[in-house]
Amino acid sequence: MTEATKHFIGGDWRAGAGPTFTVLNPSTGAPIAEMAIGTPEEVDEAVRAARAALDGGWADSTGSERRKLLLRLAALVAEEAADLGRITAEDVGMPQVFAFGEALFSAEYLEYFAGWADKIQGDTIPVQAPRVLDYTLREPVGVVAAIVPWNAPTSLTLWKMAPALAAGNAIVVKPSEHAPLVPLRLMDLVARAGFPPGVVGCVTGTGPETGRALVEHPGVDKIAFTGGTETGREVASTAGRLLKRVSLELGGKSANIVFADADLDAAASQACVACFLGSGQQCIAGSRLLVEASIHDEFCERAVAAARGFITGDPMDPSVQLGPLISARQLDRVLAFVEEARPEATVALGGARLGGDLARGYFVPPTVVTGVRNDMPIAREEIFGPVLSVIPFRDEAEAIQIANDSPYGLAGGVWTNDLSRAHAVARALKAGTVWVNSWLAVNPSTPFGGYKSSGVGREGGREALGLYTEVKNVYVQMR
Ligand code: TXE
Repeated sequence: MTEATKHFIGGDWRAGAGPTFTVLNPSTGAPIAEMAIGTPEEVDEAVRAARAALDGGWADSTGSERRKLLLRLAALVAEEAADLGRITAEDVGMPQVFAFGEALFSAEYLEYFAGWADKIQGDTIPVQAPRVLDYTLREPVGVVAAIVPWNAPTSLTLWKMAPALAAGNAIVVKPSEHAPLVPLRLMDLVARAGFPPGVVGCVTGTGPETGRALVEHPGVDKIAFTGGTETGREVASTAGRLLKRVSLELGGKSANIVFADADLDAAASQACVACFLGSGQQCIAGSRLLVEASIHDEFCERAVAAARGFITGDPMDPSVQLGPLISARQLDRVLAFVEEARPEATVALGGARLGGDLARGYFVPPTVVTGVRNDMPIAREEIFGPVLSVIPFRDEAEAIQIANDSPYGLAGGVWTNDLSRAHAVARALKAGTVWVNSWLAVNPSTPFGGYKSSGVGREGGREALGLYTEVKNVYVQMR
């Protein structure tokens, strides 16, 4: 076993003083790294280094300085995309080709926010008083704590870093204990890009030890969290108690609605991509497939045929589309949902762990469950696995009612060729993103986030800048 990973604090790599956590390759169950579990003292050092960087000049940096740094980082991320892809495949089990694409997409995200860095501005506001100049300033919030999950570590780390840095904040990243290697690799690139020491830091560790210490640290002004809804609740309540700014990107149970008039071939194949990409381990998975009753049986056959075409296996193999689940715990959890549904529903495809060459990893193939009712646990809980639940509906009103009958509201999809219906359903869905005749299209320039238990705030686009800036109103009485 190699030496333990280090923290990135104040621009330096530091060996951890605390215990370690063994990171496993989910394809084989073999250890790949010993990750340092950051102590409260190390968290404190990273937050202090971030504050010192702000006070030492970063808070006064110009937009064009930040733009150039972000563009340099974007170029490095694109240059190192193959390496980031390889690390993601090993650490997370995401197929290498997709992880490579994720890194390139993340570079574009950095470029987009680099473009904002010198365009963040306030307003001049007319007020009802003579000889007054009133204007607003948009100032950085201060020190941001970024708590990131494992499922897409390159993008989910950079989705927080890019707008936070564009707006002039300093940031301390706490990667997931299941996948710390990509965020650590990103810190190498941060150093190479030339960010001043302390502006970006990274303390690895587990949630209860390191994550909690970071969230509770009095020097942290804003928390940006992506993860499970239960953890999100705890983070939000800490933020509420300490009155820190907080944004949360949490789970989902998104409904993909297919009407009889849709392009059924496209809908069937995209419904599978929507649910199975990342082995279903994505917050925006279209895990509930709502199908109009008149085409239900035929459409299920098409969806099963499309799902059968996905190749599950070694994420290093370029032909593979589904890698393993992240851990033995997730594997057990995912399969338990399928077992629980069996007496009432039909497992039309998949539903069991893969053996043979893949027996050492946590592999589950595309699984399609038909005859699901929306009140069954398989339709209500975020499974975070490649499990597509098919639910029939009679008409538009019932489709909307079923789609919205969920504690979550991250995304939704509508498949139809009727323009009026597409817009009407898009408007009726209680979800932060609605795709019409598509799924998974996420752009740096568009807002992303959830209604209800799917989160608070919008990452992406101009909206994200609001998460990382304070607005100051200045009222000047002229003589
Ligand atoms: O998430 P956690 P886990 C969902 C998905 C999955 C479930 C559990 O349903 O099955 O969450 O996954 C840190 N204070 N999503 O256990 O625990 C933790 O170290 C501060 C949806 O991986 O939420 C990690 O860095 N931080 C999701 C991050 O929070 C704490 C992506 C997420 O871990 C903490 C991942 C604490 N008390 C899972 N406890 C999405 N929205 O895309 C944990 N952490």
